[in-house]
Amino acid sequence: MAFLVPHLAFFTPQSGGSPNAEEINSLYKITLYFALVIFVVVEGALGYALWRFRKRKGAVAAQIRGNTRLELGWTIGAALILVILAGLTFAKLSSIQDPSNSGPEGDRLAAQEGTLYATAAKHLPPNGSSLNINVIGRQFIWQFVYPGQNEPDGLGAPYSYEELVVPTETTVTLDVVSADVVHSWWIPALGGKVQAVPGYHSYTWFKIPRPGIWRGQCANLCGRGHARMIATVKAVPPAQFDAWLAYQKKLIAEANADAQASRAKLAQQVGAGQVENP
Ligand SMILES: [Cu+2]
Repeated sequence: MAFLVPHLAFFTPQSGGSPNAEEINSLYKITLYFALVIFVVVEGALGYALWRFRKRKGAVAAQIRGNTRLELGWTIGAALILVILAGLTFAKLSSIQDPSNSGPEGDRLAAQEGTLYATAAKHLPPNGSSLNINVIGRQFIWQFVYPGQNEPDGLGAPYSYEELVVPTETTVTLDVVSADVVHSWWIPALGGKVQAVPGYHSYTWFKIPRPGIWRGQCANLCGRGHARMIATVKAVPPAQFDAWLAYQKKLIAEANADAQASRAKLAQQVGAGQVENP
């Protein structure tokens, strides 16, 4: 069986981006190993019986009516396997659902930018601080709104489309909503799917240990542009994230200034409906 292990990656969930994805992957593998052993035993017994008791001249098939010991055996055995798998699943469930604390570098960002409230549905790390990002699904693009709503610069929260930039080592909690129809947020290597349902909030989290890019895509058929509704998560070191966020704010400030200049120009024009010559 050991030679099978390297090939199992093909059949098991993507992982490697976040601790919750690791836990989902290991839980999947445990169930897969049980299933593989049962598959080999059952198919082996079937194959053996087919070969050993194949049709031969003069052979008369034995007529067997029940075998209490065997039947009790496989009923209790199957029930036992179910109990073991259910027990393991519940034991691992909390590490999938509940975020862990940020690493030492990431903690500063989480504490400074994060939310400090929890609801029954929203799970926070034990120390209560995470970098909370709002994920808005809309036909047909993902929008990400970062913390910064209440900063004195008056610019509002910075945002991006399609690419979610996050700091490494930081526990990132996602608040997933939809602006129109049901979408599904899924970056396989970063954990399970969550649906974005209009009128509801869904929550998930991840903590990415090292810089890298993780890809995913809307996992719920949401209209004719569904196939183009891709998402990328780009993890960068915390200092680089700070710089990126500052740059987004600068771009927003510049766009605001441009808009203000255009409005001032329009206001100077006289007469209703009069426009500048191109
Ligand atoms: Cu969608």
